[in-house]
Amino acid sequence: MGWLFSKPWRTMPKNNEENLEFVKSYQPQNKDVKHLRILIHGQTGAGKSSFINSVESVLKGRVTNRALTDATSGRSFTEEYTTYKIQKESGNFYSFFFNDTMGLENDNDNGIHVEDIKLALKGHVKEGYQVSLLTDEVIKKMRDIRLAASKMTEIPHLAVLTKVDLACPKAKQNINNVYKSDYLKKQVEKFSETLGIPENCIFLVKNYNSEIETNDDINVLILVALRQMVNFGEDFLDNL
Ligand SMILES: Nc1nc2c(ncn2[C@@H]2O[C@H](COP(=O)(O)OP(=O)(O)O)[C@@H](O)[C@H]2O)c(=O)[nH]1
Ligand SMILES: [Mg+2]
Repeated sequence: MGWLFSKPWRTMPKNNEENLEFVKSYQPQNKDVKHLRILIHGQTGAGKSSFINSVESVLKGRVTNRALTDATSGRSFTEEYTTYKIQKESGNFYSFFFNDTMGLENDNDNGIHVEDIKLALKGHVKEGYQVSLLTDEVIKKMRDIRLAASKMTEIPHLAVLTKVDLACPKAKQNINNVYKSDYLKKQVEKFSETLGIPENCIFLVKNYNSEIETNDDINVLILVALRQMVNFGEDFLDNL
């Protein structure tokens, strides 16, 4: 499907050292704040839990599987709002936490309510809080959440498009083709238009779902996204 640009339409760093060093050593400048909280929301099966695992895998240099992923059914394994902290070798935690949420479903029985995500954005959701149910359509919900987030003192919002290997055969063939893919570029443009998120806030990622070892080519995609999440969080704290 599609074709490849001869040069990447988005430049990736030549190696991962600088980004890795950056996220590993990151601490909020604002001394009143101990950590950033990154809330992950999206459709069930989108790869949210896998993304958190993938970040942990990059940081630990080996594939981990702590945030439970669900390969067997459409239902979300993440039925609660759960905080993931990643431990450093020193025993301390990285200064960014992830909050994994249940998916935004369009049927009545599954999924997190948009209002619950709004509460989470305001910091009112306790960990292990059971989320309630919902109706509407997923895209509309994502849009609602985005609007709510931007109204709330400019909480930054990024989007991660996962499963690039399934979306684009050329990316599956060679993961270095991701940011050369015409098809994936179009997906980013489409997503940007639908959700009103700038293209440079949308990242393409392949999660560690089948690999048993980490590798630089997958790491680079995850690290570029993670670094920007941390940057945006830091900018947000600067403006408080
Ligand atoms: N091929 C591929 N599969 C993925 C990727 N990310 C997640 N998956 C698979 O998609 C399924 C759902 O992922 P999960 O993380 O549980 O989704 P969640 O419901 O959003 O938390 C699992 O079977 C994962 O192994 C990816 O980047 N590529
Ligand atoms: Mg999950």
